[in-house]
Amino acid sequence: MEERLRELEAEARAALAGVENLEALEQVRVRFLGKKGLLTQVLRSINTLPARERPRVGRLANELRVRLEEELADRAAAIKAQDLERRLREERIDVTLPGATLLVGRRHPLMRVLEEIEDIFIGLGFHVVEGPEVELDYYNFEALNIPPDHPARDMQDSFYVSDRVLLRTHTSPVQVRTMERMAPRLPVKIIAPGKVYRRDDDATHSPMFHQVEGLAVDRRITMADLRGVLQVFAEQMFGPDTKTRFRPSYFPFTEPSAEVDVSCVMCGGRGCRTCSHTGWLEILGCGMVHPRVLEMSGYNSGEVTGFAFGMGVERVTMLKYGIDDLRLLFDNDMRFLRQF
Ligand code: 2NM
Repeated sequence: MEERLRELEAEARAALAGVENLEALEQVRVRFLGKKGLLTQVLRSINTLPARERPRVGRLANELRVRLEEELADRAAAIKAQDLERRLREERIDVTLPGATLLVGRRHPLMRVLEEIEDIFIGLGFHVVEGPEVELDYYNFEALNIPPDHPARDMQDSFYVSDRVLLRTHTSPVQVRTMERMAPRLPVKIIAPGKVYRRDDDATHSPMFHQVEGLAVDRRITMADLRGVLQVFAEQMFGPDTKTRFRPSYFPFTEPSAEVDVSCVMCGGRGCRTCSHTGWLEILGCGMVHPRVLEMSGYNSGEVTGFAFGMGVERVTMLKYGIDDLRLLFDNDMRFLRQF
């Protein structure tokens, strides 16, 4: 056994002498000190020796194990030091090479425009209110005087979660919920920004888009208030020379109802491709809140009136920046987004 230990030591020293890297060193360690290593086997077989020889041979074997472990550690340190030496000597860092480009994100143009819209109406005394995107059909349709056979109520036109639950198709339900909560207190002056969902998907329609709707309810609110508020909005959003015009329209939740055009932001009203040579761009719908909507939300339509309006943030963004394809706003291509 003692002879075997001397052999092993000589073998290990010879193996260590040829080692030049950490991988080879690890192989030597495994060969002698691993679970099935040569020295490990000797240590395990000591209990087969006559009892009186065990202490001495055991001590010798253990001493050899410690020597080998120390030798392995020294070699590892030496190899690491050598590697570092070599890298310091040989490696040249070219500080003129271009670095790895960090892509830095930025605010999306839609969110910038949404914030601008909010700031303008906050300046006019409106509060910003948010509400659920998954909505009851009562708040999305019924409370807004939208008749049972209206096309928007069809599965083809809206995303239903169940019979009575759907993704809101406009942010009006937020206005209804706010009136319910507030009634009969006055005034109500709110805007409701957020995502809305419709079953539409082509060059000019996305199944998800952003809306801002506004609502003012008080005693003696008139269409003149509506015109004044929207004129200020148009001037602040598109520039001080912006003109507006109202055209008659129809919504179930307002009476009378109107579409609002602004003078073309591209040509100033002279006529160009953007405005189809009309000089005008349609930016929002509006009207006086239908008395039935006020009543259902808890207000006395004999005492109070209200105006409301709604606009698409994507459309306002495209007009403001002259973007001709809606899909650019949803592609998340930094080459496009960097331009704002
Ligand atoms: C529009 C056009 C006209 C509107 C109405 C209401 C509510 F809840 F007060 F009745 N909120 N928003 C409204 C009115 C929205 O979007 C084109």
